[in-house]
Amino acid sequence: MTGQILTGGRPGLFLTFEGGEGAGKSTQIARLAARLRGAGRPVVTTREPGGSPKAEDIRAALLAGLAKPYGPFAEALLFSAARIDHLDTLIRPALARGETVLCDRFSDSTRAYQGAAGGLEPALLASLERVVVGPTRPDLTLILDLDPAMGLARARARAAADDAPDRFEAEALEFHARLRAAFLAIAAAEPGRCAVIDAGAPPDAVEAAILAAVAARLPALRLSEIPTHSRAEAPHDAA
Ligand code: T5A
Repeated sequence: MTGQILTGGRPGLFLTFEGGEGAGKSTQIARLAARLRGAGRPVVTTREPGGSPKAEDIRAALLAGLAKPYGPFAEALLFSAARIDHLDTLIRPALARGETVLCDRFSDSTRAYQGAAGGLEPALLASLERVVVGPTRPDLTLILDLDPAMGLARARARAAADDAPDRFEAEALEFHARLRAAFLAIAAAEPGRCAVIDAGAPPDAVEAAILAAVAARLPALRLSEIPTHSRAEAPHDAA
């Protein structure tokens, strides 16, 4: 299928998964990737912040809270610096090869976390996004929508007992409620790109909703032609 899809002027397809903490993005990316790979489709799974060695270094600093004292604009610049390297070294080359890229968070997370929840002006972030992302916008963004208390509880249940919450998990519930509203507002503003998925359902039901959305929005991926097969919980390739 390499070179055959040509959506958005590039051979590959770019899908992003967004939502609050513990919404199930990694779980569902692994399931979709396994389904596509099982049918012999070339897939890259990746994440933000991170996804390339330099961006992973920036991720470690951001999630440790090292940039927090400098404020949300400094954090947005660091997320952007990581994104530039990730786009240049992993995402754009994979799309140019005709691969399907599944990315756990992308620029909508900057809009929601540093913008709506962090207080940065949308116009400022839109300018930054234009410079950083340019034409490499997602073909489809799946917004996993979940009550933030439930998402944080999932994330904490998964963490080891002695793991402290990271920089953003540690924010108050009110911050996470603003995030949820921000993601829903992005979906409402860009319905052609975004599909909202009820992430409060059991994993199989969430997967079914995602498969339906992907099949409907990206017919070029020919997802409905792929038979159901056993799943693998694959970690992010580049993480
Ligand atoms: N950030 C990121 C910014 O502030 N600005 C930016 O520009 C960017 C790109 C990244 C942090 O950086 C911030 C946002 C984040 O705070 P992270 O560790 O990558 O940090 O955080 P998350 O992306 O939120 O990752 P999580 O792993 O916490 O969430 P996921 O991937 O959404 O959830 P997942 O799949 O790992 O599932 C969590 C737990 O729930 C279970 C899973 O088994 C797992 O135990 N689960 C379910 N349980 C019940 N029902 C379901 N349907 C379930 N689905 C999964």
